[in-house]
Amino acid sequence: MASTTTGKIAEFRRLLSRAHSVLVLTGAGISAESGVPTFRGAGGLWRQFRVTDLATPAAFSRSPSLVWEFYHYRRELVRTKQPNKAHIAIAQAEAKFEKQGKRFNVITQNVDGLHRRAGTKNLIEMHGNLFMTRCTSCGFTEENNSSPICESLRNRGSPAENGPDINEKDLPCCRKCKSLVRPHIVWFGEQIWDDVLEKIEKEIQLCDLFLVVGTSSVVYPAAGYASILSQKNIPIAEVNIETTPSTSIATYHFHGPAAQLLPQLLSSNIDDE
Ligand code: BV8
Ligand code: ZN
Repeated sequence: MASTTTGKIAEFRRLLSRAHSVLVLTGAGISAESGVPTFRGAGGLWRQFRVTDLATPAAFSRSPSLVWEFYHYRRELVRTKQPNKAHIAIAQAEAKFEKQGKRFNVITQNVDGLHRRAGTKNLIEMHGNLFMTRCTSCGFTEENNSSPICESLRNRGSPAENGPDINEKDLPCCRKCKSLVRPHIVWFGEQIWDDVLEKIEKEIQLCDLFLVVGTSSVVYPAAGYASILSQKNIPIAEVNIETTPSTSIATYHFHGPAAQLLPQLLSSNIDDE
């Protein structure tokens, strides 16, 4: 098995050295080794809720206090984490490709901001970001790194216990119109923003090598990109600690943790052959 993997890594690296437009898609698994819980693993639960119960417009209108506690908890958690070797390998490969005048783009489903902190520039955060808010009434959208995001959420959000509901007027509010703000994040049942979809569409058109890392390939539309590219005979490499619906259509499946495999797959002594 190992020799096959080494052989396959070498094969992938030859493809990488010849590629002119690499597209990477990442999911929660790439941040697992930074200590950010994934969605479908054990970490997918907060109090007795699954993420898919809380990351919806219905949950927010039913209880903005509960949903804000959940997002406040994740903001404060992510703040204490660092990008890992997988994020860094991707950022270094991008810099290398840019120097060679070639294209290297990253689409992430993650909202944790770790790719940006690792130095990735050409980044599409297709589901938004934990540190962006959007006003529920005037739509004003801004980056907000305050900790806590508002006084009423200080020391709230612990996965262990429920506190009393926070009054809506004490939840994060818009700097412009004082209305309730929400995380600028795409929830289940919400459309991905048109400008983001257009950017993704363009990158899929131009892509000549696709690397999909740490995603269960369950959530659409991201889960559909591998099959679109496979129908165009674009080589696909998957990095995951399990098999997924993308595995059967991938050219390569590198089985193992991203922080260990990505440096081997992308390390900087990639030279033209
Ligand atoms: C849409 C932000 C069109 C939230 C997220 C009803 C109405 C409308 C649409 C739907 C509907 N029912 C279903 C849908 C479609 C829905 C969907 O796909 N649902 C799934 C559950 C079936 N999609 C949507 O709703 C999307 N919008 O379709 O709009 C539309 C809209 C309205 C009307 C008509 C049409 C919007 C989807 C976006 C949801 N928001 N994130 C937040 O984060 O708070 S998605 C959420 O799941 C996360 O962003 C996450 O990234 C994403 C996917 O999960 P993964 O990243 O894959 O993470 P997961 O834990 O699942 O897997 C981790 C993987 O890593 C595993 O494979 C594991 O093995 C691996 N791993 C672990 N450790 C490592 C590792 N790999 C390598 N190394 C390691 N160390
Ligand atoms: Zn407003």
